[in-house]
Amino acid sequence: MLQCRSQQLDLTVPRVMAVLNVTPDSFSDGGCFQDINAALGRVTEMISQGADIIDVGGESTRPGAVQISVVEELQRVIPVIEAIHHRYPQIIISVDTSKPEVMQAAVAAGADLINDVRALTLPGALEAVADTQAAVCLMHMQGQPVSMQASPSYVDVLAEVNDFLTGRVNACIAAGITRERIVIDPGIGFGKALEHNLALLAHLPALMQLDLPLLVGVSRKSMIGALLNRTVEQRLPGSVALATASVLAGASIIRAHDVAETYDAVRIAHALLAAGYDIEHSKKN
Ligand code: 8Y4
Repeated sequence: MLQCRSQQLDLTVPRVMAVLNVTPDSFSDGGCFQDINAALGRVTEMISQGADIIDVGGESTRPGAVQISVVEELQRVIPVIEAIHHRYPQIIISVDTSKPEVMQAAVAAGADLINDVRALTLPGALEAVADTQAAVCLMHMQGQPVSMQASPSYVDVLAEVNDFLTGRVNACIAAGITRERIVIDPGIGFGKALEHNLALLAHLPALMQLDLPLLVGVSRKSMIGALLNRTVEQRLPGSVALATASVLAGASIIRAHDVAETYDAVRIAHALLAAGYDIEHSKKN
């Protein structure tokens, strides 16, 4: 069970976290009635397709993206979180942010999970989450979004991601955020070349030594483009394949744009696991 404020998320079944972008380059920049309604319509659709968590993001964390101000991010995400919480009080709302002010306001507006690609490293972030009963996803990233894909470099990517996440889990526990509230994430595509992403996904069980639920985000990412020479619009089959592989390797939550397709993949993988599928004993030839 993952403790998400008033909600409990049973992770004996793998779950889909649905992406809801509220950046100006998507359909909404928050605030106005039309934008809120468009966002709610999309949420209704994603819930009907099997989403268990709605991940609301106002700051683009794509490679090369620049940071925005606290005020701008609040104006984008808070009205949308309030509207989702009002319409669907049972759904788990996640907020994709690194800013303590946004974390605090989002939880007050109804958010249950803080999804921080910076793993609560900004000043005040640990305290902001500790003061709530919200869950947190701690993600690994090398560098900052503006420059992270310039020259990703690791001696041992598995060890470095593991050590980083171990350190952040310990920082959370020291700040009063208990293990029942923590999810970890290798951060596919965040300061990683294709070989690093492949190594992490091929060795996901190595990250499970922390004995915490694992979240994986592979949806539409550039590793699919690199492997298959596909544009963003052509990455659905690759995304579904990686979602399936991630669940078979032990992931508990899959973050995805294409909810219906990902939900089917997650359920198929879960059925295989329930039937005794054992990735560590798979033959290698
Ligand atoms: C096309 C569309 C190509 C989107 C790339 C992308 C993760 C995450 C992101 C993740 C967690 C993205 C906010 C990157 N990825 N949070 N966020 N884990 N926890 N890129 O892997 O979707 S944004």
